[in-house]
Amino acid sequence: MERSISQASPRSRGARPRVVERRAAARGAVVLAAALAFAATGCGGRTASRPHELHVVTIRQVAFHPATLSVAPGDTIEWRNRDLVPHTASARLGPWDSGNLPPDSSWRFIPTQTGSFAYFCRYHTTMAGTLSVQRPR
Ligand SMILES: [Cu+2]
Repeated sequence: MERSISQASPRSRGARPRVVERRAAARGAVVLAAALAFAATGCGGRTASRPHELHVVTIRQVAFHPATLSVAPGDTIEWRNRDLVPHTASARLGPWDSGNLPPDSSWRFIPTQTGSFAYFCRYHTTMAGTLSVQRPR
């Protein structure tokens, strides 16, 4: 599981695919999948099938906003810590965990499995969220 803070740039899509692939290999297949998805869909461009989307969960005042989020497999979720203290976004039962998120940092995750995933902050047990991953109808 990638624990480092993602620095993937959306500007890298399209141009110079070899560089993109080499960087993605260093960061994990998750980022590669995102790059390929963006290349295939034009990053939000209108196509016959639903393009993958970027969803942002803002962390502020010791809470996730929105606390409940529905996405499709292959979408990207980015947690942005806008608090003055560190947080995490950690699935209670699943394999994903942001690790430590310092103030003003962010972390991206692309789910591939459907399901409803409860998550929380390891430092503040009152912080809870739900990520629902469902195939689009
Ligand atoms: Cu926290």
